[in-house]
Amino acid sequence: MSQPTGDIALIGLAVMGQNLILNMNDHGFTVVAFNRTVEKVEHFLQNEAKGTKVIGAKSLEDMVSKLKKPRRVMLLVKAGQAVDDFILKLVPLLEKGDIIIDGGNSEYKDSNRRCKALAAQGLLFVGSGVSGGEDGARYGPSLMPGGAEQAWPAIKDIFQSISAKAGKEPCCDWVGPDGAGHFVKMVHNGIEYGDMQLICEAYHLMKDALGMSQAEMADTLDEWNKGELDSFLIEISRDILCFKDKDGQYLLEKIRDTAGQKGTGKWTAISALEYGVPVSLIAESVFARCLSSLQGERIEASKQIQGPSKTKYEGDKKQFINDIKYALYASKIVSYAQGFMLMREAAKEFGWKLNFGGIALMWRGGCIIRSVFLGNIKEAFDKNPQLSNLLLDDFFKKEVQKCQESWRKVVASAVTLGIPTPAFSTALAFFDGYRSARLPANLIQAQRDYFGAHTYELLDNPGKFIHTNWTGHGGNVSSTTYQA
Ligand code: 2AM
Repeated sequence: MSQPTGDIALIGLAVMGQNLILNMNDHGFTVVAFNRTVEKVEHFLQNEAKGTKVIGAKSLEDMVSKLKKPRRVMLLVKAGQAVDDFILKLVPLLEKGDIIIDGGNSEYKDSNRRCKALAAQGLLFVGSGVSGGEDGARYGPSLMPGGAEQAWPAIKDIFQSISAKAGKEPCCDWVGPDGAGHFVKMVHNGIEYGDMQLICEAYHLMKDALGMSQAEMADTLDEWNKGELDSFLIEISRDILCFKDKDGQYLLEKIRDTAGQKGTGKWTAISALEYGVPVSLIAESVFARCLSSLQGERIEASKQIQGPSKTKYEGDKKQFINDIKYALYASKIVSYAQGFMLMREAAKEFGWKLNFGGIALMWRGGCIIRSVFLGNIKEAFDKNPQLSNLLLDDFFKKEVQKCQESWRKVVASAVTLGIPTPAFSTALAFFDGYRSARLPANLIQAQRDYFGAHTYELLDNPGKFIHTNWTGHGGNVSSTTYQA
C-alpha cells in the first residue's frame, strides 16, 4: 500500500470548512475532506475544490488511513453534540499522539472537558478560535489555538501559514492550555459587541445631536479611519453609511433598529459575572441590543414619556465631532482593558499562562476587531509582559489623558440631550472608579453588617472581620463571613 499523503483532515464542509480547506491547499498542504453527509464530499471535489490537491474520504476510516502521522484531524462542525459525536467516533481510529482540533464555535468549558478527556486517552486536543468569517477562512483568518501544547509544533506550520498576517507576523500563536483558545475567541466576540456599540453611539450623537447627513457621517468615519481608530469596523460602517438602495435612498435608514445576537457577547458577560470582573462595557453592549429588540415597547413608551426639551447640540459642531471621536477612543481603551482583565482572571482561575501580547497580535489582522490599535496593545505587552492593566501602560495613560476632557463633555452632553450612550458612559464610570483610591463601598459594608451581620474590615486592620451592634439591640452574633 502506498504511503499516506494527507497532511491534515478536515471534517465539516459548510462554507467555513470548505474555505479553510482551500486556504490550506493554496499553502501547499494536502487536505483530506470529509463530511457527515458524505455526498457533499464528492460535490465539493467536483466544484469548489476542482483542480486542487484535496483528497476526498468516503468514511472516517478511509479519512484516517489517508493521513500522515501524527494524524491531524480538524473539526468544523456545529458546536455542541456534533463535536462530541465525531470525537467519540474518531477516538478508536486514532493512535497515541494524534491530534484532534476543534475549530468550531465551541464553548470554552466544553473544550476544557474535551482536552482533559482526550488527554486521558493519549490524544492531543486543540480548541481553536477561528475568526474572520468566510472571507477570513478563505484568505487568512485570525486563529487562536489552545489545548494540549505538545500538539503545537505539529500544527504550527499549517496554522501560521494559512492565518492572516500583520505585516509579516502571523495572526496566530499558541494561546494556552485547555479551552484557552475558545475562551480568548469568546472575549474577542465580546469586544466586537463593544466596538460595534461604541460606533453606534457615535453615529447616534452625530445623527441626532448634530443632525449630520449620512454623507457627512461617512466622511467623518473616513477621517477617523486614518488615525487612532483605523479599523475594519470603522471602515465598514463608513461604507454602510454611503450605501444606497436600488431606489437611490440610503439603505441604513430603512433597516429595522432591533439588534440580533447569537450569544457570544452574552457568554462573555456571563463569564465576567462568574469570575467577578467588571467587564461593564461588553455587558452594556449586550443590554443595549436587548433594549433595541423591545421595539414595540419603545415605540409605545416614546408616545408617553417626554425627554428633555433641548435635544440638539448647540456648541461648535466641528469641535464636538472631535470630542465624539475621543469619547469613542477612550471608551475603546477601557473596553480592551476590561477584556484583558477578564482573560487575566480566567488564567488565574484555571492556572493558565496566557500570552497576552500574542493575543493582541492574533486580533491585529484577519478578524472583525482588527485594528491599528491592537498593534499598540501588542507593544504595551511587549514592553511589559507582566502589565497588570492596559490603563497603566504609559502609551495608553497618555492617550486617555488626551481624550479625557472630550469624553466627559460627550457623556455630559448626551445625558443633557437625552441621547443614550450606555457604552461611553459605563466606560467613563469604570475609569473613574478604577482611578479612585477610595470608593463608597465602606457604606455597603456597613449596610450589610447592619441588616445582616455580614461583618466588615477596618481600613487599618484588613483581613480581620468584625461585627458591630449598630442599633444597640439584636445581639452581637455575626453571620458567617461570605464573599459574594
Ligand atoms: P452536514 O453537511 O451533514 O449537515 C455545519 O453545519 C457542519 O456541521 C456541516 O458539515 C454539518 O454536516 C455538520 N453537522 C451539523 N450537525 C451535525 C451533527 N449532529 N453531527 C455531525 N455533523 C453535523
